[in-house]
Amino acid sequence: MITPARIELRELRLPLKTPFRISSGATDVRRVITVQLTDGDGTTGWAECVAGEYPNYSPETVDTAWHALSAWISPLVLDREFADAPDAAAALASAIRGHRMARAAVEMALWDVAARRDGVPLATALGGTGGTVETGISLGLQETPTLLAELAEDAVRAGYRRIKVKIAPGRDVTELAAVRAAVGNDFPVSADANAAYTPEDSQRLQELDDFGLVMLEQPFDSEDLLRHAVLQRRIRTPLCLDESVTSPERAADMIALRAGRIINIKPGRVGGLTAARAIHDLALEHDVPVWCGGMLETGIGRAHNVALASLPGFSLPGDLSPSSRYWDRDIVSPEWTMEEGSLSVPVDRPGIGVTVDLDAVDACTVRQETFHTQRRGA
Ligand code: OSB
Ligand code: MG
Repeated sequence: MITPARIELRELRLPLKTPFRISSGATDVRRVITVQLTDGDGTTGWAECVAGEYPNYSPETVDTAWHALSAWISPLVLDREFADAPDAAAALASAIRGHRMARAAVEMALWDVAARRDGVPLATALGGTGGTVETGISLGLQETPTLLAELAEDAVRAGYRRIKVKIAPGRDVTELAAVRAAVGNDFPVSADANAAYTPEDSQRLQELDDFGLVMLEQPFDSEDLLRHAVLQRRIRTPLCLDESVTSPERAADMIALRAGRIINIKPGRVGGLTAARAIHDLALEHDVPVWCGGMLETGIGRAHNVALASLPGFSLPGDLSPSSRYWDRDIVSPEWTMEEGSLSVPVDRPGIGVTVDLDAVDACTVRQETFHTQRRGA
């Protein structure tokens, strides 16, 4: 049983080393919500919410997530007893439509609580393994193709196993040609459009076949499953869906419609680790490769993602950059480091496997709210 007794929400402001730009907008300071959830027995777990500052990736934002967490999710969780984290995920899903990133933050904290209480690493609790997970880099839109090519070369030199390039209409062919010239034809390169294209751009997207990309991620709107299916019939490059896959059901739709051949799994986008694992299981059953995406997480979110990425179906490198790619100082210890293009899955201690550095967290906290159970005797 898990009986959540206390939930502490914080909003942190963490400046990125360099601004990160996708087709629909840029981030320079991450506003990150953290959840610290304490069970009635005193066990504490951590998670972070991946909602962005502005609703350009998903309808959710830091402010909608904060509202959902404080007004609905925390009160709901604090009034219940759960067999385990999946039980809590089901309760949250049946009571609250949407708000998946907000729900995921509490659900993932509950996974950490349960793993710590059971004395097992989170990776083990999820059915994963130790060892290492391969890392790819996600390169945001740059001022010039030359600068992008330089960053791509740096990434290869640093050991990353795959380079993902953000693209947008009119910022695609020249950019990918520059990257190919810099890293050669054999290095794994993918492109991520973050839904910036429409079916009228299909001819242009077909031209991207020439770059031998390992995948083209989310060219069309998140709700355009059928249009992705039509495009996939026209192009050789495997489509990977990110924004479109908001649940295991949507993943099943993608597979049935052949709207894509690869899935980017982000636990925050789908309501938590329970749904993320279900998508993984489904994909494995259908021979659909998956990889773990990123949302400019701190070391807390990275820990959850690394544990998830240790499941056997994660056969492609994830957006699992080490702490130093984004932060001058991460808020966990040890920080995440990359060796030979991989991160180690922590299996030497229970839960997420890193310690949250409370001094570092305090130093960047801009709001904080704590909720306690109403249960009598608790
Ligand atoms: O589409 O994967 C995406 C960052 C913000 C919003 C959407 C995306 C991204 C990334 C970052 O690509 C990947 C990372 O965290 O390293
Ligand atoms: Mg993406």
